[in-house]
Amino acid sequence: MTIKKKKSLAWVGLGSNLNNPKQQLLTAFVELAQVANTCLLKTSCLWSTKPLGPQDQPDFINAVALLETSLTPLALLDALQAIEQQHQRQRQRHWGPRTLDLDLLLYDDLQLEHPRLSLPHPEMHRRRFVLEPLMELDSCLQLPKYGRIKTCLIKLQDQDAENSARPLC
Ligand code: ROI
Repeated sequence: MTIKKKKSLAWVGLGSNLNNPKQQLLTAFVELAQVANTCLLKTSCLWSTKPLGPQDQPDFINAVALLETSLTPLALLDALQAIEQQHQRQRQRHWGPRTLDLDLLLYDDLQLEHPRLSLPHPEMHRRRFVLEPLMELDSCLQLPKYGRIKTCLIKLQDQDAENSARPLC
C-alpha cells in the first residue's frame, strides 16, 4: 500500500438502492473508519434521493464522508473498491440499481486524469445527491475546477423536482 508523510483530506460519496440501502451505508461508514492510515472525520446524514437515470428502480440513499488520509489517491481508491466488494457489489445494468457505490469525489485540491480515477469526480457538480450532503457538512466548500458548492447547487435549481434530495436526520 502506498502511503506518504503528509495527510490529505478526501471526500467520498456513498450511494445504494439495493439490499437495505440504509444499512449498506451505515456499515460502509464503519468500514471507512477502519481503512488503514486513514481517519474518518465526518459523515453526513443519510439522504433519500430520486434516481438519476432510469426511473424504474428504487430511490437511493446517499451520503458523503470526509476522510483524513496518508494514502495516495490510488491507494485510497483500492481501499474503497475493496469495501464495495465486501458488500457483494451488484450493478445489474449501466445506471441501474446497485448495492454500494463509493466514489472518490475530492482529494485536497488535486486535479487528476488517470485511467482509473478522475479528480475532482467529473459528474459531482451536476449531481444533487452529491452536492446536498456535501453542502450539509461544508457550505463553504470550493471545488477545484467547478468553483463554489453553493454556485453549483444554484445552477441545479432549474432541474425538475425529480432530482430532489431529502435528509433523513
Ligand atoms: N441516482 C441517485 N439518486 N443516487 C445515486 O447514488 C446514483 N448513482 C448512480 C446513478 C445510476 C447515476 N443514479 C443515482 O450511479
